[in-house]
Amino acid sequence: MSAKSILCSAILAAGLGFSGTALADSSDPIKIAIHNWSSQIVGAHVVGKILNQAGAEVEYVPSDSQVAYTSMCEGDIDVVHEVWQGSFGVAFEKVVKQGCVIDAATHDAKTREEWWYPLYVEKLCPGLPDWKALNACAELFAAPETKPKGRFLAGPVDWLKHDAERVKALGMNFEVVNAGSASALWAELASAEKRNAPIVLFNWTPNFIEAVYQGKFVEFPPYGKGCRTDPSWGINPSMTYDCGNPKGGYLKIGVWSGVPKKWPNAYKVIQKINFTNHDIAVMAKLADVDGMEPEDAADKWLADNQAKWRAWLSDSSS
Ligand code: TMO
Repeated sequence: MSAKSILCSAILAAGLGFSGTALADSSDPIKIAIHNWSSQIVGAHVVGKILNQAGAEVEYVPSDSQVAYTSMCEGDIDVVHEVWQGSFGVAFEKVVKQGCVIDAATHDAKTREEWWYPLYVEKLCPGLPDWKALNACAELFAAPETKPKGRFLAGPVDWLKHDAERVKALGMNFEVVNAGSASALWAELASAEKRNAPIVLFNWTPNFIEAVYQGKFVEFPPYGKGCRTDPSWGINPSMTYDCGNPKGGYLKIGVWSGVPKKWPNAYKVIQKINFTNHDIAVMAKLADVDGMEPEDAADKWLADNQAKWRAWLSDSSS
């Protein structure tokens, strides 16, 4: 830590202790989860650096993005700052209900995670983005290992999208193939686009993709509350997952239930952290398009957004 940032932290810590009755934060590091997609990795460092400015020590803990929620209950992770409703809503809401995780904040960002195709695919498969049209063209997307079924290139397994269940519930002629990493998804997309080859793959928004490629999400039967839990819900009366993922899904911050007592001042800051769609897309772009290392990308975002995050550090609106 530089002398300047120590001074800064001291001033901020003094400012946060302003009320006189405020309790001091524990000097233990706050453990921030690191997952396997770029906006999250950059953002974790942004959150960590903001908490450093508030006088906290932090530690970055690489974590499977599903296991993270039980890890919070077991005291191994304190903060998950990108809780996507589509991928993690079920795991997150379960531990919130159990009482070991707090739904600490909701970002302004609205999210969508769904099957997606580059725009030129519409010429090859008329009727898109409707899922029935996609299904009618399934063989167009076949790979040697899925033929005659189409291949849906899904994300890494820990994003747990229940795509195989959906394929079954909707009676689709597709096979789900999981990519090993986010960068494997983007490499396949780049290669397909060069050849104008048919491809349908997992994508999400906000992401850097929208700044680089034109494309659309597939429109499945709309998501509804009972879709994932109640077989009788939806167009298939005996199966769950007969719907798409939520549109306009939430992006939340979850913390271990002990955080407010252990780090009361840092917790106040965490509750104010609020990323927009643009913020998340920029964090992804700094890493995926500009090729910056996560820490450097975080420094760049912080330098470009001072007014925004400095307001989160002030005690005025708590
Ligand atoms: C959780 N993710 C943003 C990769 O869909």
